Amino acid sequence: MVVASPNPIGSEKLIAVEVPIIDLAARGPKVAELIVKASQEYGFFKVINHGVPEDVIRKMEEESFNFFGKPDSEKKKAGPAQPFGYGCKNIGFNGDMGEVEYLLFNTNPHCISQRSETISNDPTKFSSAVSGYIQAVTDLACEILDLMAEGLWVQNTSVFSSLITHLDSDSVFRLNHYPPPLKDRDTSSSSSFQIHHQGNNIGFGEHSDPQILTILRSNDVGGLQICLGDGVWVPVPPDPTSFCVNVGDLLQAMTNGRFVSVRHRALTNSDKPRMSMAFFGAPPLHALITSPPEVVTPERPSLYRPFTWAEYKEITYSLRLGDSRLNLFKAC
Ligand code: GA4
Repeated sequence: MVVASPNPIGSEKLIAVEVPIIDLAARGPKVAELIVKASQEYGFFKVINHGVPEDVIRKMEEESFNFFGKPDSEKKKAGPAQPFGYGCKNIGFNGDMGEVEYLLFNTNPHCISQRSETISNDPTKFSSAVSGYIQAVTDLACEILDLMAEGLWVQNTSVFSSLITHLDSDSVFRLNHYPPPLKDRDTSSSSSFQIHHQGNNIGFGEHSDPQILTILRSNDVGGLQICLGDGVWVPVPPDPTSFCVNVGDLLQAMTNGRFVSVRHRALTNSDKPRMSMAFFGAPPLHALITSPPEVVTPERPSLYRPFTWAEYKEITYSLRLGDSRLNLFKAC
């Protein structure tokens, strides 16, 4: 069912579409088919009965709230996020801004334990919560990627997942905190977030994720929206018990354009803080991004030229958040 929603930004159209929900308890060919369908139509779906233990999520969320609840001066000690660590409002290196503060990590265990020193008073507890969470969501991402390969009739079902389980995988983990805009009466506060109007602001602007697959979990506060193209946005209702799955640019390339890398954004909530945790599954820097033979046919020749993740990443970071990058890698 499609229902028009009351609060679009400017001339945009905001519509309520029920995003696909995949029940992983029923793993099998039917689920693989549903995942492929959702990845082709939206590049986005929710998973329930995902098998990630509740306490793994709870520990990560607790650590996250502890950190973002610290005074600004303390948080800044874990920054700047260039490229990893604490960042506030600045996104990337080319002037993008949002009403968000965040922690960015490379998923390499050494990077996590080193960063934890400036993030928490109990670095061992913090890094163990992060490592436990990353392990669990990496397993979930692999399971989904294997089902995707199966649903596409690709013989080597670990063709996508083996890239993110590689020892040199360049995966990233991100904790985002979107504080509600401060009301006029709060402007004496020492917080970095002193916005004088009320309502929704852009927390993290429109973009697609450059990696293979994103596994995102947020608290019970809405704000995530996905784009169906032509200025049509779909708000994703919050559900802390499920995970949102986004197809990234590399998976669009590796499926030869069968799957779409979803454009999405996050708005702040007018009165409650939103917290999200995102795992971005990526290959090693030197990995060559190509399509398995099953998705390249005479009727559907290669859409993109082979490229490495290092090449793609370099271009991504030289552009703005909302820029499209994959069309720069089209086959001639
Ligand atoms: C979007 C997905 C991930 O959050 C991220 C982001 C990265 C960053 O925040 O440093 C980027 C953005 C993301 C895409 C374009 C570039 C790079 C900010 C930016 C302007 C960590 C990632 O890998 O790409």
